[in-house]
Formats: sequence, C-alpha cells, structure tokens
Amino acid sequence: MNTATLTETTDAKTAQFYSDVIDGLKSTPKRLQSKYFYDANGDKIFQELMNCEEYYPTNCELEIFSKKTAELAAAIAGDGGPFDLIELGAGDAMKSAYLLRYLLEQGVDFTYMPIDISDNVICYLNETLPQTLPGLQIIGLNGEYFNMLEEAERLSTRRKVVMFLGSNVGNMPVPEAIGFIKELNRHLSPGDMLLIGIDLKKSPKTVLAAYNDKEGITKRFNLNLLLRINKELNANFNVEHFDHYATYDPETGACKSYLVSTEAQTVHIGNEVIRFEKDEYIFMEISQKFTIAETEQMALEANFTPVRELFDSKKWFMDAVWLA
Ligand code: AVI
Repeated sequence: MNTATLTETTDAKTAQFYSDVIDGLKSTPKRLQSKYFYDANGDKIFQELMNCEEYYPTNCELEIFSKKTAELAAAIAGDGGPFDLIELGAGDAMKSAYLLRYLLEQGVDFTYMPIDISDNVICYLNETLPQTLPGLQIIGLNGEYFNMLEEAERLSTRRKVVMFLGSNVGNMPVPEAIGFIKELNRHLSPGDMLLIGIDLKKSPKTVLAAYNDKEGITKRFNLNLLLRINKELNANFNVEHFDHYATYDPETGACKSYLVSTEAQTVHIGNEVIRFEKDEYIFMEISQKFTIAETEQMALEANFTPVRELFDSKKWFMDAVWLA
C-alpha cells in the first residue's frame, strides 16, 4: 500500500471514529462503542486484564485449548481432508497456537488464516508463528471480518473452519450477535464449521468481580477510551471526573460497564460541545453471559447445528463447534 492510500485509510478511520463518538455522546442515554477500546494503550491494558486474578475467561479458554487439544482437533476434523482455519480477531493467537501445534504434529493439511483489524497483529503473526511452529502455512489477512472472509473465499476453495474465540460474541447485544452469526453463516458452505468461545452464566459475584477488579484495571481500560478520544479527536475529557461502574444481571446474563460523570461538566470534542449532568453515565460495554441452552438456541437461529461442546474444569466457559 502506498503512503497516499495509507493516509486516506487513516483519515477515513478517524472520520468514522469521530462520527461514532459524537453520535453516541449526543444520544440519550450517552454511549460509546467498546470496539474502540483497542488502541495500542488499550491493547496493553487488556493484556494486564487477562493476567489479573478476577478476570477468568482467558484462563478458562486457555485450559480448554491446552488440555483438550485432541478433542478440539477431532471436532473440527470433518472428513479428514484439507481445510482453512480462519480466526476472527486473532490477537496474539496464544490459545490457537496449542491447536495449530497439535494439527501440525498430526500431519493435518491446513492453512491458518488469522484475520485482524490491526496490521501490527497480522505482521507479528506472519513473522513469528512460522518460527515457533515450523511448517505452518499462514496467510494473515488485515481488515474488517467480513471483507477479509470474502478475501479468504477468493484465495481458497477448501473447507473452512472459522474460529471466533474469547467470548467476543458477548460484546454485542444478543439480537446483534445473532445477526452477526447469521452473516457468518452466509459466508460459509455446508460442511464448514464455526468454533466459538462463549462465556457461561455462573455465580453473579464471580462475573461482577471480573469486570470490577480490585486493582482498577477495568476502570483504566474504560477511561483509556476517553484518553484516546482526547488524543485522536482533539477533545478535553478529564478522566479524574469520571468513575467506573459495572453491573451484572444474572437473569438476563448482561454484564454492563458505565463511566459516570462525578460532576456537572462540559467536554469539547473538535467543534462539538458535550454537556454532562452530575451522575450522568456513558454506557461503555456489554459482556453477555449465556446458559448452554441459550447458546444452542442462538446456533439454531443463525442456521447452524451444534455438534460438540467442550468446557473448562469449572464449566465457566465453553468452546462449541457448530456445523454450517
Ligand atoms: C474482549 N471481550 C470479550 C472482553 C469481555 O470480557 O467482554 C472485553 C473486556 N471488557 C472488560 N473486561 C474485558
């Protein structure tokens, strides 16, 4: 990509970010989109979060990938023929690496296609994975999920297994999540599969603690979006004047995060002025939790058939294989 195109892309991304932020903060109630948490600083804070005592989902899914690798591999094997293993939002591929290593050891013919919105992530994976996993065929795809899935379809006609891990599906309200999975299904053919990581309903105290950690990492994670807005959109949020508040409703399974304005204040973002009442909140993120039955219902509504469910030892997290 030449420099001109790169600049254009960055400008378009910033324009979209600005319009989403202004739309969200002019709505009632105010809201921001959690997909914007992940700038370079947000990525670092999320890494800290994944290592903190209360945030259990990463360790639970890591346990499934490290201890039940053979079962996972068998569940996605299909008829044993070659396939493409496509990962949406691959990140550092730490969990998937267990499965990739196992498949290589078994001599399975597959190509790993990580998709990520961050070009840093894709460059890192393209460079490092073939070194740590000799013999790995990898094609990294940098861009939006569905655009890159179409790119994967253009590149190969082999059977597809799509991985969507980490309970990222929970960061959408349920109707949107079903719409997203339906759209995924439209990009797949009969025999293709989805390997999806889903956080399950459990003790409400355990869930709430994971999103309200003692050290305040989740608070920093949320406030970082205000700092990103300051930096990228010429705004003047004072993060000292916002507090983090998390709730979990065990009935619906919705865990929600908010930033609450601790005083009446005015914030400038570019040419826009946003007013906050004291105690007015910004809705920041949903992290939806499910029962097993709810996930099966979701699969069926999105035209998939659930074929295998694997759990960690506490049964707090599930990796399910759904057939298209
Ligand atoms: C990425 N996603 C699945 C995380 C979650 O658990 O909802 C993001 C997160 N937000 C606060 N803590 C972690």
